[in-house]
Amino acid sequence: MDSLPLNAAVAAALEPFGLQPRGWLVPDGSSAPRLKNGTVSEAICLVGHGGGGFWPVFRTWHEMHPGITDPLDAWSKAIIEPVAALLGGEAVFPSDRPWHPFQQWAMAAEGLQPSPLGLLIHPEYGLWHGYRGAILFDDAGGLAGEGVTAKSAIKAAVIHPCDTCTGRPCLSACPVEAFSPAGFAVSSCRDHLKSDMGQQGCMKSGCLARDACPVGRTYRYGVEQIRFHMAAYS
Ligand code: B12
Ligand code: SF4
Ligand code: SF4
Repeated sequence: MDSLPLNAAVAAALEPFGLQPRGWLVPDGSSAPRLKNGTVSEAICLVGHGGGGFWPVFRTWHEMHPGITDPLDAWSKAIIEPVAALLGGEAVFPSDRPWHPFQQWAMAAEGLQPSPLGLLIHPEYGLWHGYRGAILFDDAGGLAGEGVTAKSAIKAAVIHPCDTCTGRPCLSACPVEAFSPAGFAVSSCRDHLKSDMGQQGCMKSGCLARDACPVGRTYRYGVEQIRFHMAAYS
């Protein structure tokens, strides 16, 4: 890879699909993921979205590809794999098993920290953001001038909104108190979602705890997208 303005190239290729490069990291050798040919990747570009700007693009694609299992994962692959190939990289996805540590990558690449809900919180997007894939590159040379110059480069922590949040309303909004210092009680949440109250509540409006957060409200997903994610999760 020569000294391409790589971030700009990734951004331009993703922009028509409502996706964006979310950040870069240069993993240390021991934990770096390998490309299919066995080479250790030297640079990772996280691909995702702040807000639901990609949703209309995805919905149009979905209408043209009915009946697909896990359509958002399939769409992500259909979009990001060709972009990765075009730029000399290789795409991996949050849904691929064994799971790649997307949240750890995001903490390193974007300086984000987890909210009490487990989701990483972004100072601008709040809890309304996600990762659709990552592009692995076998050579970090192209990152010269992109602000990532050392193998151990970690982006400085950005403002963590939870540190100054008065009352932490996210923690009192869940009807089954699924969040505690011990972690997220997945089964309590899922059981509630199956109940009448859950069907009329969180399944329609989205996770009440996520919705209680005052940060990044303008990036809140639309109702159709929220219900899609809830259906996929439950
Ligand atoms: C398994 C999983 C779940 C499980 C969690 C099981 C558990 N208790 O750990 C379930 C199915 C419950 C889940 C739910 C959700 N998830 Co989820 N999930 C994942 C997945 C596929 C793997 C996590 C993992 O184990 N990674 C492997 C380890 C090695 O990587 P890691 O980075 O170190 O993992 C961290 C997470 O596991 C985190 N963690 C631990 N417990 C929990 C609990 C929750 C709720 C979350 C979000 C994270 C989390 O701590 C780890 C250490 O940093 C990731 C994608 C990925 N590949 O990481 C998405 C991911 C973490 N999920 C995500 C999301 C958005 C959700 C939902 C909000 C989906 C929705 N409804 O829209 C819900 C949250 C629940 C709710 N009430 O709405 C996003 C988080 C984005 C962000 N802003 O941080 C991810 C990154 C997927 C993505 N495409 O962006 N998820
Ligand atoms: S409500 Fe407050 S503590 Fe909860 S996620 Fe939002 S900023 Fe963080
Ligand atoms: S979806 Fe509903 S039950 Fe599940 S964690 Fe969110 S608020 Fe609680």
